[in-house]
Order: sequence, then C-alpha cells, then structure tokens
Amino acid sequence: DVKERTLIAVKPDGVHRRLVGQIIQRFEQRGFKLVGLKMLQVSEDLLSQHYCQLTSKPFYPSLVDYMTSGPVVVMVWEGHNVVQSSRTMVGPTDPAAAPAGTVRGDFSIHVSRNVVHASDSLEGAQREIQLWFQGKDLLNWDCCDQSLTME
Ligand code: YYY
Ligand code: MG
Repeated sequence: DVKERTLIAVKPDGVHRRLVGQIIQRFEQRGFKLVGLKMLQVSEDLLSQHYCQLTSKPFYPSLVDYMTSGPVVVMVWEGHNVVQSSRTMVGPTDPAAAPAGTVRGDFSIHVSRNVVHASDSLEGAQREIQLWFQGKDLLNWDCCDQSLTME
C-alpha cells in the first residue's frame, strides 16, 4: 500500500545529540514521504499511552525519565511497506545487536538510549499516529517524484 504510514520519533538523546537531520535524511533518501512533523515535550500521560504494553516492566520508570528528559521530534512517514522498512532501517531495540547501517547501529550503544522510535506493526502505527497527531496536522500531498519511486 503506497499510502501506508508509520510513526518515527527522535528521542531526547537524539535531539540533544543533533541527530534529527541525519535521521530525517535517511527516510527522505530511501524515498518515503513526510506527511507530519512536530517537536514537543512529552507528558507522562502521553508516554504511558504510547508505551501501554510496557508500563509494568521493570525498566518503565527509567524509560519515563529518559523520554521526558527533553524534547522529541515526532514524524509520520508514508510509502510502500514503510512500517517494516523503517523497522529495518532503525534496527533492533538493543543497539548492541543492531547492524552498522541502521540508525541504532550507527548512533547508539545501549538499549536505554537507543535514539529513535519506530512503530512495530500496521496496527501499532495506526494507534500511535492517532495518539500523537490530529488528523488535520497530517498532509495528503503528491510528492513530485512519486511516480519514479513507486508504481
Ligand atoms: O519498539 P522498540 O523501541 O524497538 O522496543 P520496545 O520493546 O517497544 O521497547 C520500547 C523502548 O523501551 C525501547 O526502545 C527502549 C526501552 N527498553 C529499555 O529501556 N530496556 C529494555 N530492556 C527494553 C526496552
Ligand atoms: Mg516498540
């Protein structure tokens, strides 16, 4: 589906380390289309909804401290197979297992500071996009090179 969408977020460590541009560049370069973008300070409430499956994990309190320690840059990217392709581009949760060439493999070393978020499934992406963005803040637009990157 060429209209498939996913949520990508640069976490506070990535923003502090000035990695936003390089991370955006990878998604642009791949051929995906940016349809929403904002910077914000995350609330604990939003985070607990975002990570609703993790709130009982032992690492959850430190995950809250980390994710609320500074601004995040959150984006919606669109394109064929974007959910799965962006997970591959981001790499495994633990950067120690992430291959070079992935965002986590190139920019991080520890699971608790892994620089970026990517939705892990179509359903997860839809849930997260609704959580972080209002419909009016997502743009339907035709990128001029779309016929060259997608059928
Ligand atoms: O989707 P992904 O970010 O790759 O991993 P999740 O299993 O959804 O965990 C979300 C988030 O929690 C992860 O990016 C870092 C943090 N975390 C952690 O700090 N320690 C763990 N053992 C597992 C996850
Ligand atoms: Mg996840």
